[in-house]
Amino acid sequence: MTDRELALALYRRMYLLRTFDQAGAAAYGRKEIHGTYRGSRGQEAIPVGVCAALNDGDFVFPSLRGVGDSLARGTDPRLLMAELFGKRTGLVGGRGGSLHFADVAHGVLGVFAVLTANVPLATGAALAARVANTGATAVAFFGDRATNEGVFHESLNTAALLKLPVLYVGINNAPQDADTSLGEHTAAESMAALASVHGIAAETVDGTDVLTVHARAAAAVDLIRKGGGPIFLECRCFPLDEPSRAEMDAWKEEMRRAGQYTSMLAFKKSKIGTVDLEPPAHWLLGDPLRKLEQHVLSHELAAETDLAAIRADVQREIERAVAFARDSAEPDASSAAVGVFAGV
Ligand SMILES: Cc1ncc(C[n+]2csc(CCOP(=O)(O)OP(=O)(O)O)c2C)c(N)n1
Ligand SMILES: [Mg+2]
Repeated sequence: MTDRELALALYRRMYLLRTFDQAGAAAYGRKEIHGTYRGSRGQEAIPVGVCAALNDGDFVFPSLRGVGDSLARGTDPRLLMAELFGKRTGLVGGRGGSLHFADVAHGVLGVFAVLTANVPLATGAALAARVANTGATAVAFFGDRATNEGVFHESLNTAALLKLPVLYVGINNAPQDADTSLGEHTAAESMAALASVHGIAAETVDGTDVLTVHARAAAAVDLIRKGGGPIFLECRCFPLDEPSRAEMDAWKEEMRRAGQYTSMLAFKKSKIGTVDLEPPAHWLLGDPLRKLEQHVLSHELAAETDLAAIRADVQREIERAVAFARDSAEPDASSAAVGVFAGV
């Protein structure tokens, strides 16, 4: 693949995640999406860069922002949007929504609402690949707060001990202005430091630069495939998105009942301190899409018209996904137990 082909493929995929997020948030606002919607604006470079380094048979265990991770792996936006709309045509028949779906055809073995649950499962999938000698690599995506669950350390210890073929991708979007990146909730100064104590090779990369993420992930996966054992990639980025739409609504309601609700901005500041309604201007410099656009144009890999054509194409694809989801049938109530009980 030439530099131009790689850059444009990564751009298309990142723009797909961004556009899907915008459509998903809008549909949540119109109450077409039930439950919640958790976007990943500003983190697109991480799953897109990593997934572009994987083979077909590899497994992906997304983070709680699994919509983006799954799209990065190749999930059909129509089936995913239909899932979020709770429709029969959705990935898991409309039963799961944004926090409980899988796309086995693309090796996405499950998104789980329980923080860090995907880390031991990815480790187990890596063990299964080792036992069955399939050559597959398992990847787990998780945020910085996921490292405070005990099972995170049990998993990393096991993977290191058994030299399992697993790539841990830590998405560090903790406020970047703090003296230490994890200072708000963890005394360790980085996610990479937490992996190192388990004897796992770990590095911290700029998670807003998709070309760097892709290159480092490709190098890591290459070593893993050669039997070198697990690798940990800490990807730093800016929190451009909200915790989740439903959490925001719940907190707003809580504030209103307490008679303290003044404005969305004040509310959000009081709840999550450092994250404003709109990210500070300098954070936007860390927008992975803008970064790649600048790279492509300054290195003359493509013209602005090429990028505009990709954006228009993706916009149409997402419009079709929303229309597909809206037009799809509701699930049949009699099928509610399908996939819930063994043999049904
Ligand atoms: C076991 C468990 N505890 C708590 C929660 C509630 N929860 C959902 S997201 C979240 C924080 C996630 O932070 P991080 O891993 O940094 O991801 P980010 O939101 O920054 O992408 C928590 C505590 C949960 N889902 N599961
Ligand atoms: Mg985080």
